[in-house]
Amino acid sequence: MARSSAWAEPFKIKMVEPLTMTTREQREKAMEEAGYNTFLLKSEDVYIDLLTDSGTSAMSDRQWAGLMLGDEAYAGSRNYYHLEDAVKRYYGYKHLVPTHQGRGAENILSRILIKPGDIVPGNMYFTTTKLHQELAGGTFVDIIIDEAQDPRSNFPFKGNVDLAKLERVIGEHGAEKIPYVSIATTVNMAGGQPIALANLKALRALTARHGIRIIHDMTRVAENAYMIQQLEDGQGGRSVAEIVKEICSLTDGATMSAKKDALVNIGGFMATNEWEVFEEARNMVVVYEGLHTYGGLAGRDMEAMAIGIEESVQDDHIRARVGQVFYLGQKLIDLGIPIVRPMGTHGIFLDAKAFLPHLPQTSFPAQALAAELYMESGVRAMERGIVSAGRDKTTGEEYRPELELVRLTIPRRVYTQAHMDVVAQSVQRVHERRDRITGLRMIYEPRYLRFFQARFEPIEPGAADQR
Ligand code: P61
Repeated sequence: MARSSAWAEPFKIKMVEPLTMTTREQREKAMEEAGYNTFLLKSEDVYIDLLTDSGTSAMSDRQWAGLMLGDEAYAGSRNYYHLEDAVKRYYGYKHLVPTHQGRGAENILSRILIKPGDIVPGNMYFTTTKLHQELAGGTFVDIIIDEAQDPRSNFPFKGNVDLAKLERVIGEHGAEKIPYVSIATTVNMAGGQPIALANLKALRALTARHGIRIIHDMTRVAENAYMIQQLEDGQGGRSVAEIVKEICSLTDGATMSAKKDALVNIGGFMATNEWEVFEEARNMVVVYEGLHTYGGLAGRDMEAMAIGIEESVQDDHIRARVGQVFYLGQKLIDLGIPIVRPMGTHGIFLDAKAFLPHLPQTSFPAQALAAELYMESGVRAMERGIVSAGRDKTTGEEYRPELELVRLTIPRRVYTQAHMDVVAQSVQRVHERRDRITGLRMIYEPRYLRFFQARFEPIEPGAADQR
């Protein structure tokens, strides 16, 4: 049971951006032109945009004011030092290297820590994180608990690591082949699921025995901390800020996409407690991002990030943020729509296998469902299934992930409860005519992160390849 129920937004709205409504005919045309891939739609053809919570949140008046305080010096910008202070104060990491966004940090960190042939265990893959691990010569191994693969399991901490799985990986490959364990708070691909503090502590103890680092993908750490506060024994009396800091203290370094939790439209960083890793990262950032005091960002971006970090760990903010997501989730549950349980903190994930049981995974049910939802109402969602999982880097075989999901991702501080009602109604309408939805065929497949730019065409009803 959640400890707090009231979640009214702790802000009022000062500026609005009009939305565009379209007709069904216009949307069908737009979807066809986009190759049935919601990433390829033009934003002006979208009504309610739940593609992602990345870079799509609304900044506060303090953040906008911060933009005006940008110190656009090439070197040593005052905003860099503000950001460094915020990272130390709220997350506790010693050294900071700003980057243009999360994957910039992943690139640098993977190149520094991973050698060809290394193994990187983690609590489920994330697309960009795993790709950078592979490009550096590593192999990702999933050590998340089995419950994470089951959309119906109500286990509250599906982001937990299965320590026995990790022990087996260490036994098989040896600790010297494992540069770090990669831990995400929360786990995006599992449906926005948190890891428990107790599990992270046990992981810390185990990795310490073997001299293995923990690297923290802290993209949604405040949301994870909120779930710990709400659900974990003994944590209810603590603030989200305290829990965030403790999570970080159990790890050795981090990569951050500040476009999520930290409430900015662009930005990220790499942080570490190790001086040698920091030195190497400062060497590398100048090759790939920019000088070590701006890392591809403008001074104003760093200022907005420093302020956003502080806002992101406030209890009233995070309660309202997650409260809104759960509001949508509960509506869908009440309508009998199959969603991943428990509800995620940054979005609600439709279980496309259960929604469209007549479609085989080879006809891309989640991709097809996201396309249908857009054509129904102009709500844009994202596929998180077989298309996102891509191919095995050595065999070239397509992965067949257990989870075949459509993510309805909620930007922070952007939409209202009425928008959530419209979304729920749109999903319901698609659900009512689900039997008539046919799958898709992929007609263009890019080499890296194929889901972003792949193109599809509908399989005609009754066609032979509806295997
Ligand atoms: C998202 F379809 N996430 O959820 P960057 N770690 C984690 C993320 O969620 C994340 C990054 C690292 C996005 C954007 C996105 O397959 C996709 O700042 C837990 O985006 O470089 C990003 O951070 C990378 C969407 C990324 C995707 C990859 O919508």
